[in-house]
Amino acid sequence: MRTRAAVAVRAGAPLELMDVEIGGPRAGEVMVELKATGICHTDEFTLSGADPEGLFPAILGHEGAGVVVELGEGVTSLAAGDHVIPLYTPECRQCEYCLHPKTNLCQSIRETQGRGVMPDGTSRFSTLDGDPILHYMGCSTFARHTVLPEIALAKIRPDAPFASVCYIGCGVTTGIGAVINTAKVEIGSRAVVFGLGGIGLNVIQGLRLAGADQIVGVDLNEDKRAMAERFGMTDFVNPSEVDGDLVPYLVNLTKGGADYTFDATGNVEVMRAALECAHKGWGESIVIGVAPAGAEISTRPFQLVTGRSWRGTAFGGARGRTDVPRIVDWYMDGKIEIDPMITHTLRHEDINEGFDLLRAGKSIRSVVVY
Ligand code: NAD
Ligand code: DAO
Ligand code: ZN
Repeated sequence: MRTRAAVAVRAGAPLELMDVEIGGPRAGEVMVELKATGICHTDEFTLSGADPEGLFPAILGHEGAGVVVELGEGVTSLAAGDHVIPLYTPECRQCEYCLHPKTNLCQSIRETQGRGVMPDGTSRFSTLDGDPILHYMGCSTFARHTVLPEIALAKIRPDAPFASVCYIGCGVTTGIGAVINTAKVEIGSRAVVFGLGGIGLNVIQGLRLAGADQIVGVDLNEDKRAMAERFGMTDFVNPSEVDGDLVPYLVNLTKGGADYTFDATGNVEVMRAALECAHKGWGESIVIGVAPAGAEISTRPFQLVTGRSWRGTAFGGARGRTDVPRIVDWYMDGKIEIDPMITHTLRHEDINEGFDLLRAGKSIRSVVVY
């Protein structure tokens, strides 16, 4: 059938809105009609050409919510009409990784997902002339319809509003999950969060939920301060206004170093500062940001010898089919907030405006409503 999609034709060019062909779901697959999608920094990272694994032409987008419209052979856990959130980190519940308690990185479709195709090695998308268009992060939520493996869909309650809960498909889960699943922050902790964008604000919201006493936010953009305070930030630091080195300033502010620090910028210099302002003896630093191709992190090994640890997290350590429906419940029960972070709502044909707002630092989340 035909659907409408914003296609990334090549790196560095605006998305092009066009009609495309989409094939029906094959065995183990599900077709979803998207109702809303967020625009995350990672979509911009790929579109810009900075992503070493970026492939074109492709249909980007990985932060969606929608309704199941058609099932492929053998699909048992979903039915037409179910409300779902696509998962770029699937949960097969069978592979070595899913069965290991220490990771959420299901590997069952990793290889084909990385090549922009479905598990059978083919794409469901093509131009009207029949040229293939690739999938992105297994989701491709910038199209009105998409096809995903059953294991890459979380079924959610039907009363949750699509335009809000789509953000749980990446930003909300990544930020809150980094605190709860990865760092396992304890009540009374001191924390520093670098980068107060769509991910960093959710780290702050997760820290408040976990009962942290001090939540320091660090951002070069002064405009991010008010929203971060609203979500629980206790101290704001703009590095460009600090006299001298940032690390000793933060160590002093946190009375000897933070119990937990988080990078939500993707900048490797920031990652180093985040590690080094963690408390001697026990401080943990969590890398969330995705750095440009070829970038490397460094520090003096003595920072680790003296008890700091460096860790990373993907999708907040969440197991999507299990955890995403619970996070939707938290939102519906008022335990977490999402709506104030959705600063812009756009029509599909205006999707490039969402990228402009992100690049200019003027939005937290732009959501396209179909
Ligand atoms: P964003 O653009 O909304 O926010 C980034 C923030 O960092 C901005 O407020 C910016 O002003 C600030 N910043 C930039 N350079 C800085 C510096 N040197 N010092 C202090 N602040 C600085 O982006 P986002 O959507 O919040 O994504 C943040 C990062 O997380 C990106 O690298 C993205 O690719 C990554 N990400 C990772 C995962 C994961 O699972 N690990 C998931 C989603 C996004
Ligand atoms: O299993 O090897 C793997 C990769 C899993 C991909 C995890 C991606 C998380 C970081 C990218 C940011 C997503 C928005
Ligand atoms: Zn698995």
